[in-house]
Amino acid sequence: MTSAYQPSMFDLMSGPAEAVASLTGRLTRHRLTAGAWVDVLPGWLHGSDAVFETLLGIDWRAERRKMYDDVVDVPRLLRWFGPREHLPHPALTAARAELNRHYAEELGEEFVTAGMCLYRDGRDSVAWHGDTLGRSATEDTMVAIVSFGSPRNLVLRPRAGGHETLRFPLGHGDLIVMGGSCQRTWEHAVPKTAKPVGPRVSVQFRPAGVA
Ligand SMILES: O=C(O)CCC(=O)C(=O)O
Repeated sequence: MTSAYQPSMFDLMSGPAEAVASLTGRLTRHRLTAGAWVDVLPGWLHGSDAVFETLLGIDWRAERRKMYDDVVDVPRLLRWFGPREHLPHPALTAARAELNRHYAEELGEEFVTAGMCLYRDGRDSVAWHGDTLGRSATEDTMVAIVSFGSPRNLVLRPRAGGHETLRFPLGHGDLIVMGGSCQRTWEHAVPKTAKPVGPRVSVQFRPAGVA
């Protein structure tokens, strides 16, 4: 058996207009320690096949990073869309609009940037980290992730230790939102896997100044 992504019958029949359903009353909130939380909604986006096909064709960039005395390949491809850039598929613009509608009061500002990662296969990954390069180092915020393609696990653990690692399997069209103090009190990762997985694209919506 392979866990590679397979187009669904529903997705073959639906168009961008039906892609984004209301989030009201549909999210499950997992309250973590230290004021962190995670909201989850499997299968949020319909029409994800078309979005995924589009995302596979964007101008992905390979990066290299300094690690100790070496410079190594980042094990995934990257693309970042700034606040004024058009997103590559209308369903992503609609998804961001619905996230902004739903979280307006709780977040108090808008999701404006979209970071994207392409995990080509199970050898690609992201190591344990929190998104603490910006305001999220000191302020509560939210990072909303929509996942496309092959399922991969997003795992979370508290920086303070003393808690089991939590595992959230993310499949095609699934939404996960990390909120509260999550970026500074917990860490997340997408581990490598030896399973025969196909490509996965992660789209991360963030407010300005959160990275
Ligand atoms: O692939 C994901 O969903 C997570 C990506 C991530 O943690 C990051 O880019 O900071």
